[in-house]
Amino acid sequence: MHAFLQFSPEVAAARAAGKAIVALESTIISHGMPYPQNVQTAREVEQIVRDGGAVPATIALIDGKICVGLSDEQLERLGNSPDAIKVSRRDLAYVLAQKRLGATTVAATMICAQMAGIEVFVTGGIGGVHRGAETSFDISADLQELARTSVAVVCAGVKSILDIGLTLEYLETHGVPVVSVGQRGFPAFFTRESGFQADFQLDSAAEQAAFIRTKWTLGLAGGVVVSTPVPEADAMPRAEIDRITAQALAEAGQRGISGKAVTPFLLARIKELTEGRSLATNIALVKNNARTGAALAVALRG
Ligand code: PSU
Ligand code: MN
Repeated sequence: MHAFLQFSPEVAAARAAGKAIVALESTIISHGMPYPQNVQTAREVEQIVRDGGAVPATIALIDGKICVGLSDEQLERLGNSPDAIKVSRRDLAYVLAQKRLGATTVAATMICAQMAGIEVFVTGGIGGVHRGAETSFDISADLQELARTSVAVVCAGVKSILDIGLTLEYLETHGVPVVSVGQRGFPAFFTRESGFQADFQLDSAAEQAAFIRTKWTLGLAGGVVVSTPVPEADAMPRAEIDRITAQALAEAGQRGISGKAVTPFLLARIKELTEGRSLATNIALVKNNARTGAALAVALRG
């Protein structure tokens, strides 16, 4: 282990005791939700993980360290700093060496979780192949990370801002299994169905853990996508979210948004266009994912 890793007292104690730990990302806090709901949600999600029998480890880059588990003050700083940098694999060394404030994406959180020996990571939605990627080449680094880094990523599928079919094709090519929980369909973040199927349905944490353990025992490195749909009562109407997504995508095109700014722009615009209703759905699904992730982390320990 290298000197860049810094564990909070809670996470250090959990490691010493061999307890189940669940990693949580921080780009969702800095670039995915507005302040102060972001900080409040982050703390509530951590508590759900504890209630599920595991220990939460929210990961961010602060003062030249990979912080695994954040204090209230660190979380507040991350949630309320306009200069927090969105950090993917490419950006990790720069942000650490420059001692800047970094919020980790799915890709960067997977890297840090693996360094910290954490096998389960809970997020909202993963990045993917963007619509129009055949000309823009915009494919999230999250997908390459899933191909190479051995962490199970619990999510509510991918947003329809992406090309969900191409995202699943890309994952298949790179040998990343996509598991769904409680249904065969692959969920689309704000809605329970995307029209695409997951590869395997595994409803219980014990089955998910057995599958993941088997993969890694075989020496098949790389991640697993564990997708669980947003609870019925919190899902958004499909027609509304499709219309708003189309509008947000058109605006991103008109404004020439590119590179790492694309996803944050679309997330923020969808929130505006739904007058905040998408945020309530977003919060509900992350909490639901936290329950699934905690159970999985406990099962992987058993
Ligand atoms: N998708 C969501 N919510 C998010 C993100 C993606 O529904 O908050 C964030 C995650 O941190 C993800 C990142 O890793 O955006 C992907 O960004 P990009 O598309 O630039 O790779
Ligand atoms: Mn991109």
